[in-house]
Amino acid sequence: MSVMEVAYNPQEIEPLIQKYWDDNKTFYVTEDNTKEKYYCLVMFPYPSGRLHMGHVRNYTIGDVISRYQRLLGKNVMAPIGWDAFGLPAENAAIKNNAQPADWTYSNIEYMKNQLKALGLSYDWSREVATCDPEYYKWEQDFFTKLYEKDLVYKKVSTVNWCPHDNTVLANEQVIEGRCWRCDTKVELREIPQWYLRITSYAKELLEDIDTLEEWPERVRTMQRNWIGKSEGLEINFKVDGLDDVLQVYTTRPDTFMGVTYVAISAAHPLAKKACENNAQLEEFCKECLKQKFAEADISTMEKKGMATNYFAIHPLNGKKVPIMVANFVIMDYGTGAVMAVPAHDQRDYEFATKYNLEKICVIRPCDKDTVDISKEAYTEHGILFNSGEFDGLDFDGAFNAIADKLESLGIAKRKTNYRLRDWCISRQRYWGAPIPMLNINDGKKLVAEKCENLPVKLPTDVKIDGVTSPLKTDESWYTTTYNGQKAIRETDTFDTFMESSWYFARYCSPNYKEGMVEKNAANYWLPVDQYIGGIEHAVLHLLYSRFFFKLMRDCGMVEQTEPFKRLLCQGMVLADAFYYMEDGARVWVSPLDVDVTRDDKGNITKAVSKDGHELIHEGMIKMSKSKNNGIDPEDMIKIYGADTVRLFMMFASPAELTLEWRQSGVEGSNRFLRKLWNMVYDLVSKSDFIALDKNALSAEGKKLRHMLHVTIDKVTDDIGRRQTFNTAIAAIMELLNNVAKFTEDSESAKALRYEIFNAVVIMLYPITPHICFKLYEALGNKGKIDVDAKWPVADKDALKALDSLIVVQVNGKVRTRLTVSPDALEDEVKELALKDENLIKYLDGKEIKKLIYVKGRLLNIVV
Ligand code: ANZ
Repeated sequence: MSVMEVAYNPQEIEPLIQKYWDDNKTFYVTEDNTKEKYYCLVMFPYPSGRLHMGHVRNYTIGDVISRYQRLLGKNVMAPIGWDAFGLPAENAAIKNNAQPADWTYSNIEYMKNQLKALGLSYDWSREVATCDPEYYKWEQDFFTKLYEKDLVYKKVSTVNWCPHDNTVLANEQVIEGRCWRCDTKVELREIPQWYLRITSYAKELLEDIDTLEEWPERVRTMQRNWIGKSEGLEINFKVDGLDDVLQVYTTRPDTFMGVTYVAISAAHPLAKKACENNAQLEEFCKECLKQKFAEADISTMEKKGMATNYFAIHPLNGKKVPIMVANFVIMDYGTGAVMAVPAHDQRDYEFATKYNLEKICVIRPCDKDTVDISKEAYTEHGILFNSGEFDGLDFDGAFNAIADKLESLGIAKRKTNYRLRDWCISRQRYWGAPIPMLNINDGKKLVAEKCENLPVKLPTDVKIDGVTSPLKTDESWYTTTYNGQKAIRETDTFDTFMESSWYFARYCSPNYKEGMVEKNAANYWLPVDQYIGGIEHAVLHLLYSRFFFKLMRDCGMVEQTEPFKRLLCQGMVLADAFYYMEDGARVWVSPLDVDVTRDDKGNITKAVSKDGHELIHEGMIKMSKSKNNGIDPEDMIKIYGADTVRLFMMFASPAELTLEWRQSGVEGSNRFLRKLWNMVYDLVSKSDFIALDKNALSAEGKKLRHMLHVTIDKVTDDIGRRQTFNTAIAAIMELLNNVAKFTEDSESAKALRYEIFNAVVIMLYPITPHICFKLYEALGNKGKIDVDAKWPVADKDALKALDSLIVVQVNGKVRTRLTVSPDALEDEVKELALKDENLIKYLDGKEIKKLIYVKGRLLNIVV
């Protein structure tokens, strides 16, 4: 008989098993060409100090997939590391009068133990921290290579500036005019900045989205929209009295016959020319150039303009239309000039109304003869009218007809533009990787730091005041030499999205000393087979990583084109939030300190805090510090054990949807594991392993075995293909309920139980690895479940349909039941029924009027 503790005690077994994994380096892997590889990646954490439930959910999903793939026999790499640069370290350092580096590394130590306590099966030999000079050295090296390839440039530009964090933000980091991190209203400033030419890859980044078949559709759509392809036409207008042509970019050539003026940016060369003898216009242009706005504000800002003395000549109708300087035309999109169609563009409409310019309607709805623009522009696509030879065409027809015509006249060209802008990667912060550039010749020339001098190390003993980065005040750090000349270092640091754009490639050869990645290792492991992370990274991180990967490919470091094959975006973790009012402010009470009363539907009807306050229930909302509704994973592991937490997380909702944290659900998960433990204990304490003789099973036994194998098929499909872990767990629970009801005590029944528990323990192992580790041994298996077990495969024979039970009715009343083989024919069933002794007395020699048969289920006899 196997040795097994009577009671399930996760607090005792979990640390021992974790130590076993650690000591034996169970999940460490190397390249092995004899095995199929599988790379399972989770988004690495920012070392903020403690894990939160969002991490736990992300990492549990990743661990379930990794362990499942190992059971399939694959060589699975599951690495982890730390996204260790960033602003919070600086803020914490100010608050605690500490060094950002010390704060970061001590957080890493703490959180590492938290990850281990969750039983996550990482290859810890691959751990990287992005603030390690051995890591960012290669990023700096890569940057200098990109500089040589002209994929990096420096430009004075208007940037989004967060006055709270004292830093520049990328467009993607500004959400509705506010800083994504601290919600402060963003200002605009002009400073020199470093850019990566992501726009050179816009086309490829867009087109390759089509190949990402295993990504969620919404993420693909978000990326497509972000890149924002726009197909249009560049058209040259002659300027009356000048030799110059004025080129405009339009996406609506169908509206061409409705052009009534041309609007240009104040920075346009023609605007400058027009200012020469026009002081008033010069004044206006100056004002426009001072006025800074975010692109997103164009539609709402006040439209202002002023006429130049120039006129453009409409190439098809010969009309002279005024050329206006307008504040809403931006110089660095398209050509900095717009053909204005006030009847069909709302900006042009407002502008024309204000300055009394003509509006000509040329597009009407399909079902009307004309169009009403008395209140606003008609901006939909429609049918052309007032357009001479183009009348009656629809949008596509008109686009092509007008484009062809203007192209044949040699005055237009089809042109694709992208809304994507180059990526500003410099930050004025301290805690980041220094940008490895130098100013020489008194700041007149820029050069990249030489390879042999990398890494440009960040000083780690600094004084931080929260306003100016210590790099900018430390002369001994920023003065250096280049070929014997005096040189001044760049004092900006990289946007931390740089580090997170290639960490997954570094994991393949984390200690490689000659470059970013060792080629063979990278080409063995990449691409990532499964990436798991939050939807908040749908655009930024995932787009930058795809871009970096293509850059690495073009530098000959990797062979593939896309880094992440399959993507899963997990939903947020929510919890009840409660508050009471005190002095006009909300005081939030942790849900763990609340007693609730519920109605029979489970809705909360009353909530009182442990210290007696009557509370208002805000609802189930995202766990956050500010609402005091966060649940600390560490507390939960202490109370219930990691397996319970993991099981609850995977069971409570589908991985992509929000997960509602409910204590009652956690307790239910815990009870389930206890029950499982007890059932296995019950079996192994009564009987040693018995091999199954399928033919000896009773009918009930056959039924149960059928259910086991149907469950194996379902769980395999749910975990592998569908990734609906919750339904896989539900199927296993249902199976176990049936096992509990199965009371036979024969040898074959015991053998069947062994078969079932062995399969169940392996199928649950990815989700609750500790308890299954123990139960696998208790069931008498030799070896360890982590390396020796194989994912169960359904037995084809057991899957065959079981004998069906046919209900036989006479005039609608149930009179008997018949057992027939699943492929029995209608006539055979009828014959069998009419011979049945129980039935004969009900038929009582009466004439049979009708026989109705429902295959496999029912026979109704009408007499
Ligand atoms: C005429 C027209 C008629 C337009 C109409 C729109 C509607 P996307 O799709 O974003 O590429 N545009 C072009 N360059 C501009 C600039 N530098 N600053 C401000 N606006 C500019 O938008 C392209 C459209 O935005 C172009 O098509 C142009 O206005 C305007 F019924 O041309 B359209």
